[in-house]
Amino acid sequence: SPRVFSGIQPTGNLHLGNYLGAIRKFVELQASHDCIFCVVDLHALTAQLVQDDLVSQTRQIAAAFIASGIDPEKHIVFNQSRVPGHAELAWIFNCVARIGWMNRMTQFKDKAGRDRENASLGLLAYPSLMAADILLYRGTHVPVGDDQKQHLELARDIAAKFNNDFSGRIEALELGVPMRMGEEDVNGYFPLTEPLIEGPATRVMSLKDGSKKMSKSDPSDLSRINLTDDADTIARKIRKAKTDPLPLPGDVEGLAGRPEADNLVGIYAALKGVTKAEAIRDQGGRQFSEFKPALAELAVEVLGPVTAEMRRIMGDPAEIDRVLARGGERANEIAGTTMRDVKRIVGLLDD
Ligand code: AQP
Repeated sequence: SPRVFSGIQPTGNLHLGNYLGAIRKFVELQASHDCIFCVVDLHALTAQLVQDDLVSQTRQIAAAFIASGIDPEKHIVFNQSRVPGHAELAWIFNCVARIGWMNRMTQFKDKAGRDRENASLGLLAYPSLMAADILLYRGTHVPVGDDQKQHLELARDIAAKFNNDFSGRIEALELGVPMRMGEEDVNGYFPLTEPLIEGPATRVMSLKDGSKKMSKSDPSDLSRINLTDDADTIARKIRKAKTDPLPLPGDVEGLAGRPEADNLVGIYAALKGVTKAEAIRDQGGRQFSEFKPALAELAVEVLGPVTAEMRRIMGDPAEIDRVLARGGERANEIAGTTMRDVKRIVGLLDD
């Protein structure tokens, strides 16, 4: 049966890209799917090992989930490091995946920079842990921003190779489920996960540079809208956002070759819950001096209540910890079953 899994790293302030590209989608999917949402704290160690505020950042992401409307009673919300299966399955996947696959990942190349030999092994193996996160729950659908597409393809490659390498044992242990792999109908253990990357804001760009994605690690705070920004800050950042001198086009095709205008219209559309074409029908032809205040007002209207609710939830860290602990127990039950199966399939001695 379909199951949604997705995660967010506790590596700094959440921004509008994380919200529109991921969290908002999580909220929508709750109505139709069983969902597991994870604060992936083990992933955060790949970028920087020693972090004093990992605990508070972890609570902040959990608070953002709940404040945005995720229901931790109906669905599962927890932090990754509580469930040992993530690291265990990642190890198995490290032995399934090939070094060449990891070396090709654009995120690794970007984050490792020029001194690749000196990047952590964890940073290289990041996609293997991500595949484990999803497949530990045999997740079938993963809502993410566009930047994660390549990692999800790799998760499919890992699942396919595992299913293929162990097809005989999966068959003999009767642990397979019928699935389509390429041209063939096979009995596999892990599903081939589908990315859910849809809508007008799958890649929110920097407010200062329409060719760079909005990101937590951009040194300029003016490049992003943080979920913790107040109304005045949001309005100021939008007012200062880079644009070209032309008014908004009359149709959506007119956004081609205008990355900054395209980005702001995409943000407007996503906040309003409409398509870019509908947003242009509404705002087309206006000057940025008119459009920007309308966008700022909309952003404050949508984000304001989330920010306020996040603050309220952050006021009771013990309650957040209880939610994460309960979620962890529920996640661990599913994960435990998968790990027992996987150990049998791989041929490890277990009870
Ligand atoms: N700019 C973005 N537009 C749309 N979606 C985005 N996501 C991230 N940036 C954008 C999505 O947010 C989810 C959480 O991602 P993550 O925890 O892996 O964080 P990240 O991608 O490391 O976030 P940043 O801000 O981009 O951090 P740095 O600066 O470290 O690279 C994912 O679903 C992601 O697609």
